[in-house]
Amino acid sequence: MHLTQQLLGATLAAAIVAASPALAAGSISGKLTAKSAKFLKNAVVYIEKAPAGAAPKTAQMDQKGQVFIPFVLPVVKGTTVEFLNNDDTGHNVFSPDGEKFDLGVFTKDQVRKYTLKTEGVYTLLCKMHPSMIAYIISLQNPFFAVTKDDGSFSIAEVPPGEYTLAVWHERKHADPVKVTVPASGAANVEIGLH
Ligand SMILES: [Cu+2]
Repeated sequence: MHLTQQLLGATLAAAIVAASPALAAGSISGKLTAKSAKFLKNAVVYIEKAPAGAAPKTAQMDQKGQVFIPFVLPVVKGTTVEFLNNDDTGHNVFSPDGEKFDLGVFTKDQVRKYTLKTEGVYTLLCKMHPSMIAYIISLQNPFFAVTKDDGSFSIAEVPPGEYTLAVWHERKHADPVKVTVPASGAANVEIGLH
């Protein structure tokens, strides 16, 4: 190759890099399907493995009316979850999953914190109220969404690339699907629960 061709090639490559948006990102939109509509909400749709992205360092799990709120909380591993108590009664929070933790009993307006050390599902329970249950889904990256009542979801600001999209659901399963995220615009997927 002549030197001039090499130079031209290098110049072209530099021009292409310069023309690319600094933060090219697409999105993933879609919905779950299921035999019964009652299963469509509160599923977590997430990319199994992706480049690290910006994620909040903290998240909150409330307890109000003897219910954990939200029912399912997806976070990135390493996130510190602040557990609140907005009831007049004391609550306990413990998880038999992952490295296991027990935050003891705490009362109204107190906050207990726990930093999630591993990826995976942490079931949250309260020793004082057996009906209380919620889930923290500790993930590798911040590209996740919780499905709405109709099963729809949207994951924004995803770096372009090919990924595997997986679903966590309290009672149902879904086969992971491949998805190609464009540099801009949305990839659309439909995932069946079974
Ligand atoms: Cu409780």
